[in-house]
Amino acid sequence: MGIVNLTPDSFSGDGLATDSARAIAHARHQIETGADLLDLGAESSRPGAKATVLDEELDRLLPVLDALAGCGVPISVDTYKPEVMRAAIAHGASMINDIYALRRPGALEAVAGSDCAVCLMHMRGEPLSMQQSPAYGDVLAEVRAFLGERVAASVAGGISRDRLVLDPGFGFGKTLEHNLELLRRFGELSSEGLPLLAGISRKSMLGAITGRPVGQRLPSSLAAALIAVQRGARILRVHDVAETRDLLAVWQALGPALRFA
Ligand code: 9MG
Repeated sequence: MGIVNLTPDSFSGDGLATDSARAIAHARHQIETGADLLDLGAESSRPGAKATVLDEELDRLLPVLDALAGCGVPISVDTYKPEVMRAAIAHGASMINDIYALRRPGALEAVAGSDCAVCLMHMRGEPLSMQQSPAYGDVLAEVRAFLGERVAASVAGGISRDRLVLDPGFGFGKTLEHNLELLRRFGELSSEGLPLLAGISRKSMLGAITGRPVGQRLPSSLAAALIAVQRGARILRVHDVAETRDLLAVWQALGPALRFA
């Protein structure tokens, strides 16, 4: 899943908000270099981010979504607003990536009537304040219970299980130790039997480990991606598609018997 950031304040410095032509070119580049899926996001969810007003989010998103119609890969839209979900689906989105896991009023209903896939992500708190002393008794158990509850709510609301993807939400209301525990035990999150998505690319947890600024986190992003696929991630949400493709090619060359050894 190649990230296409349509915000002015992306943590990774790749925000393309003011220039749809550049955003479309970047999206096409992500596809040419091997993305199977794109994730378009027009509101920042980095720690400390303030909410974006609805019209601004739609103005950033829809021209890019329209330009990518027929681009050959499915498009995911990263939003928690039901109005944006409905518009995105009407404009051809195949997946809604919701950092609130359809908890906002009207979100579940906005996708239930479509055949769109949904990524249900775990987040403790909200972006503005989520990194202020996050605390868990057992982070893995709590994230897993949350995701299980969101699967049940989605299914009860009319979204079949085969449309769902689960994500522990690295960096969303978690300390470095919480993130590491989730990565170590990533495979245990799939008790629901649903595909898992890992989004670790360039995140601050990698900066905390390596001491590197965001522009120098490619090697650590690749290391984290490899650990996640070895533990069962089916979708990697990444900035650096070509490099992640190479990583996957090496891993896949091992053959099925050794891939998870
Ligand atoms: C929007 N966004 C930023 N980080 C993310 C992550 O780790 N997972 C998902 N699903 N979305 C994310």
